[in-house]
Amino acid sequence: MKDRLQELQSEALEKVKQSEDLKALQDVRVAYLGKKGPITEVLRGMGKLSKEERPVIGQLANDVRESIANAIQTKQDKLEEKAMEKQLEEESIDVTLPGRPVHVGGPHLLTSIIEEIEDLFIGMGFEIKEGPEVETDYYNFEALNLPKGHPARDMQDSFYITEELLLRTHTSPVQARTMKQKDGHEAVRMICPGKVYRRDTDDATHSHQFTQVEGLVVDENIKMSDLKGVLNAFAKQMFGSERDIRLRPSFFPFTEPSVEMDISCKMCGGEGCSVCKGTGWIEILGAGMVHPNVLEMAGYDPEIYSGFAFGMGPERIAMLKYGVDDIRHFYTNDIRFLKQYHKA
Ligand code: 2U9
Repeated sequence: MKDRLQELQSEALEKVKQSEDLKALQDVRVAYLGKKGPITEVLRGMGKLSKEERPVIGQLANDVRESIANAIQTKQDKLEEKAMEKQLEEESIDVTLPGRPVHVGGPHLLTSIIEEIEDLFIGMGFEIKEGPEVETDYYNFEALNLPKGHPARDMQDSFYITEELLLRTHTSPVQARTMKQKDGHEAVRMICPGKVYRRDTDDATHSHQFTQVEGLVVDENIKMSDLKGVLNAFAKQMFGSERDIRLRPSFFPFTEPSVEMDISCKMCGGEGCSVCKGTGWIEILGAGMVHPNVLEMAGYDPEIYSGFAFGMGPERIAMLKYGVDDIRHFYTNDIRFLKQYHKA
């Protein structure tokens, strides 16, 4: 039995040495140290030994078991370390390698411009209002002094859905709805940004869908100078305190008198250049005092209440501010275009 134990020991230690991986090593452990292993077998035969031999064989058996267990543990540590080094090697990151660019998105140029405009007017005490893009003929036209058959309607070629429903051609209906919701006495101080639709052939300066930011102030004793003051403050904050504004007479069915606001040309400082077509001025928006018919239809007594309104196209402002030469760039979502204006 002594020889058997030593034979098992050398045999097991050899198997441990030959074990290439943890699996093989585990098999050796089970094969030699397991319950059904040969050493256990030998120990079961202890009964046949003399009582002198038993402690000797017993001790030897334990020594053999321990030496095999230690050899297995040592080999396991070595194999695990080797596996770790291999993993580290495989997973080692060459920190000199350029990182994979993480393309972070950002607000669309139009969104930034509209938010910039909103912040300016919020700063002047305006509230932001939104409304339905599918609008009724009443709120899109009639409430804005454009009765059925009015020629000015053709200026805004429309996508009609039914006799009475269309895709709104401007955000003015939201102002009309807001006035209507108020009881004809409450003051109004709001802007309304949003998408509008006109049955237009898309080209460099026209798109069938574009955006607008319109504004409205209605209260007692609102005057043209209030309009000019607000527009001046807006222009200087949006385009620079060194810019001048000028108001030119114009016409809109929903405002009387009506004006268009120009700002002095940044490129030539007003001397005249290709950007301002030699005028020194760049047209930015339209505005005017709210037409009494519009006030009346919304329940405001024009004898007591007056108001001003304005409307601008964020695309136009973005094109001026960033030198964009084609309005379609805002909608074709070409990443090469979009990422140029991506504020990190
Ligand atoms: C109500 C009363 C009056 C809104 C106004 C303009 C002038 C204007 C243009 C800007 C760029 C249209 O997209 S655009 O070409 N709009 O010039 N808009 S006054 O007047 C209103 C609106 C609502 C109840």
